[in-house]
Amino acid sequence: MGCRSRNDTITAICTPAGIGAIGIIRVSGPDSISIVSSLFRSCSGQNITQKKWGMYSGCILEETGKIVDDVILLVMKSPHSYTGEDVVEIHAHGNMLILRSIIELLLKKGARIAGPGEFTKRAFLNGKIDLTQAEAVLDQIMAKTKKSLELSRGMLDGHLSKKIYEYSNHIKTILAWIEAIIDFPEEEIPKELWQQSMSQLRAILEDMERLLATSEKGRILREGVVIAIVGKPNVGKSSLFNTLLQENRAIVSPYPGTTRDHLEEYMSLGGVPVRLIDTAGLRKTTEPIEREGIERAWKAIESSYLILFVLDATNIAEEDKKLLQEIEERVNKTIILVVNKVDLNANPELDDDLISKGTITYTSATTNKGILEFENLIAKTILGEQEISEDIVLSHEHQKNSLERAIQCLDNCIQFSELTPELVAFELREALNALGEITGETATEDLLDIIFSSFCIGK
Ligand SMILES: Nc1nc2c(ncn2[C@@H]2O[C@H](COP(=O)(O)OP(=O)(O)OP(=O)(O)O)[C@@H](O)[C@H]2O)c(=O)[nH]1
Ligand SMILES: [Mg+2]
Repeated sequence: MGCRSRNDTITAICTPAGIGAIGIIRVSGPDSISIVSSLFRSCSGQNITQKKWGMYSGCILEETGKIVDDVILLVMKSPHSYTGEDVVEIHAHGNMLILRSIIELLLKKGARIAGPGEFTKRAFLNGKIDLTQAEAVLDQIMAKTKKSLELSRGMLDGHLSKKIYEYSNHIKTILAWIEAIIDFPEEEIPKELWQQSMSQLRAILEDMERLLATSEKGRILREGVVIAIVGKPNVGKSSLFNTLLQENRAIVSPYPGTTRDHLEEYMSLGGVPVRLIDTAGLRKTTEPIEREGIERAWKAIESSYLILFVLDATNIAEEDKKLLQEIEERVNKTIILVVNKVDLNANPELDDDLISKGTITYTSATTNKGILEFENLIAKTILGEQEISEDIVLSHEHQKNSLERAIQCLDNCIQFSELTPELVAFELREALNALGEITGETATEDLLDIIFSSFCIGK
């Protein structure tokens, strides 16, 4: 995308490809109203260029006068639109052939196809929203669970940027004082005032560290995690997979080695978006298809965030320990030991060696005993004990990196008490710069391109 030029007019289909009752095309830029006006015939003969805001029904015509489709137009003049520019939304019938024909006509009249996220990028560049809000727009669209949706809603409402502006304003006040000291070097620096400023910086730093601590949970809630169900054959992995999904998805049978190719499904566990993988039972085998399945199971183990290691309560054996040992040797992942089939044996014996390998939970995929506790344990293991109740969470990697840099700068000021006022001022300016990358004020064109290129076209 790379261009900051906002003098041209962009267009894109905003609704998903496929069949729908309506399909929406957005046009934004200085010529949007005149371009659409030249293709549009209003039912009532109204001119769409007149009013600041309006809704018009009519049709889009080819140059020959042939009707392409009946449409409704939403016209929003700058700055009262999503992008802050003149915007026209064309609501046509949701057929891609119709929508593409309209796009072709718009291109002929001088519009160009928008890049990924370009409408939102323009909204940001025109000061309608800051960078955290622009990113929240994408998060809103992509959110897979209610919890992730709540978090992105908070960010869209500006909660994160408000917090960052609070930090910046605080730092700016201290910086102004330090700059005054630099301007009048002959005056002696009052010791208490200096200490007061440093303790204010310490308070900001501690608050920043609390915010930074939310970044892992924020990332998990936004991106989700991979969870692999593994263990010996026949212990009930596929049965637990089906129970968690509440769907008869995987084949279950009394014959060991039932699952070959691994299966995966998306679900929400305690508000966390999860990709759950059922794998082939791990054992030594010469059978080529089963061996391939076991290879894939190991790949699932490697790519997972959390491993659910299933044991059969009626048959806990040395083999389970050996497998756990092998998993530990190959990967360093959190493991939950799921002792399944407790309906057949309510008091299975576990030796200390096994107990030490992970948190233990007891289930029956047949009677559903312990399933709720099992689900809660998974959520707690991923998110930690504390529920995320606060709506201010860092969820993007670059936000985390910038905040870490700002923290480092403040830490330098506090740690090195012998720093000259000039060096403290330098660190504070660096901290402000890093914080500005989160809200977008100091974000470079490269960073903006990376952020907006992950958007879909039309947003
Ligand atoms: N009684 C009882 N039987 C269970 C339970 N969970 C699974 N089973 C039975 O155990 C057998 C194996 O279950 P699966 O879910 O296919 O086991 P698996 O671990 O996926 O087996 P593989 O795919 O062969 O590795 C089936 O007959 C299930 O009905 C349980 O909690 N209680
Ligand atoms: Mg199975």
